Amino acid sequence: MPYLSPALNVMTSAARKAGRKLIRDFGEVENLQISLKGPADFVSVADKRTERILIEELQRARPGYPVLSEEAGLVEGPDKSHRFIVDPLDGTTNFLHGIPHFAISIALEREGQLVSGVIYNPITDDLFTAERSHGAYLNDRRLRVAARKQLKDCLSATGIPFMGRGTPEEHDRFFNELRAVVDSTPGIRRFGSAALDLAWVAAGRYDAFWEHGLKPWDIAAGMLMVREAQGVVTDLKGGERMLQSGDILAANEHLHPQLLKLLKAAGKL
Ligand code: 2AM
Ligand code: CA
Repeated sequence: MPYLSPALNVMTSAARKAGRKLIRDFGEVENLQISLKGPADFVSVADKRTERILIEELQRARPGYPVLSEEAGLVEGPDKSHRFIVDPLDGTTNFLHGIPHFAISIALEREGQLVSGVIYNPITDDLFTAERSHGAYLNDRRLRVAARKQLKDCLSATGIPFMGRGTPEEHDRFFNELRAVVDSTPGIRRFGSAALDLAWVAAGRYDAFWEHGLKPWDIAAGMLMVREAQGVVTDLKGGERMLQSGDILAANEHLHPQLLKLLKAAGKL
């Protein structure tokens, strides 16, 4: 069974409650696909409503903790030693297109350190949890990153930059990295939710994940998840500035150095 600290318990309940709402809204999105206007406005309302439920639930149980959230920004609170980091809907583009691959992501920081994380896909009912020093779980199953050691066996996930994220130079850098990984490994996936990508690395489904320009709410819970599953997480220089730079590479201890070298060399081309 997963180790549920009191805070993780609060985060899990909040994710489940907000998840029930998301499931209903997702059903509506599927209906709206065929309308001329499309579901875009509806999704942005659904996103904000989910965020409101999460912030209300978290602040009811932990009044005073500040919450950093994708839509609301920083909701201040007097407790300066804690902070929740929330993504109410990671994988919005999937949700908008009726693709059932998205998640709620909640992390808790204490004294600037990630201590608890939840990533919840309400459609599959996959609940990923992690507590610092107590491991990572998918529902009741303890997680460990995959054991594959060689690039020739490595299935990676990534995020492809899109209109509005990244300069033309940054797009070129990504395509150089993609080329290097394509030439050295058997497969790459782009599923569109960074939070689930990291959870899936923790679960040993993907061997690695890298992406540039992400936000703290996309990756905070997933970083802890991978580390608690014995994986390695750094930025793309090999440093610790993931939350500041938004650049991230997660993999097991064998593949991480090999991929870092490959990506660094390709990124400089
Ligand atoms: P979001 O769904 O919360 O916006 C995938 O590359 C990551 O980038 C996702 O975690 C996604 O988080 C974020 N992202 C932001 N805008 C995006 C877009 N237009 N297309 C795909 N992903 C986007
Ligand atoms: Ca996100």
